[in-house]
Amino acid sequence: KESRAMKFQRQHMDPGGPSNNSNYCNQMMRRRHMTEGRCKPVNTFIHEPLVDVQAICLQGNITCKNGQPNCHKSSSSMKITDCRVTSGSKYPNCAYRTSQKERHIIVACEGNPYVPVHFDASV
Ligand code: 5FA
Repeated sequence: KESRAMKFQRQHMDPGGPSNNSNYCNQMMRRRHMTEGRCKPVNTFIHEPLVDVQAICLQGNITCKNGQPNCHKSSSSMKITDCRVTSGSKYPNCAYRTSQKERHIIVACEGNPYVPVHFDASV
């Protein structure tokens, strides 16, 4: 079974990206299996090395949106792409708006090793 750490990498890691193209989210949301059963409404891809994202778990501890204490904010800003489903999108034809940003990101970490398992926000 896919671990939560592997699920985080599938849903959120794209260190080689972004391909500078407005179809990025349409392609990547499908390729990473987030358009099966439903169109996942919002998702962020991170374009930084995995080790740099894993290191966020060692950085400043903050409260997550759900009230749990296991969130961490990156000390540097990171290259990300936000994907948001369009209002006219109808499953199984999932259509997304692609927006590239540079933001500090907040991830939730769990386990031993203590690694990212959830993308909470960008600020
Ligand atoms: N989740 C939320 N806060 C968490 C925390 N502090 N520590 C660990 N996990 C935390 O997110 C709900 C999901 O986020 C639940 O699985 C919860 O365990 C976890 P959502 O944004 O309400 O739903 P979603 O559809 O965006 O995300 P899912 O794909 O269902 O959840 P994932 O956590 O696998 O992916 P995510 O990284 O996009 O949240």
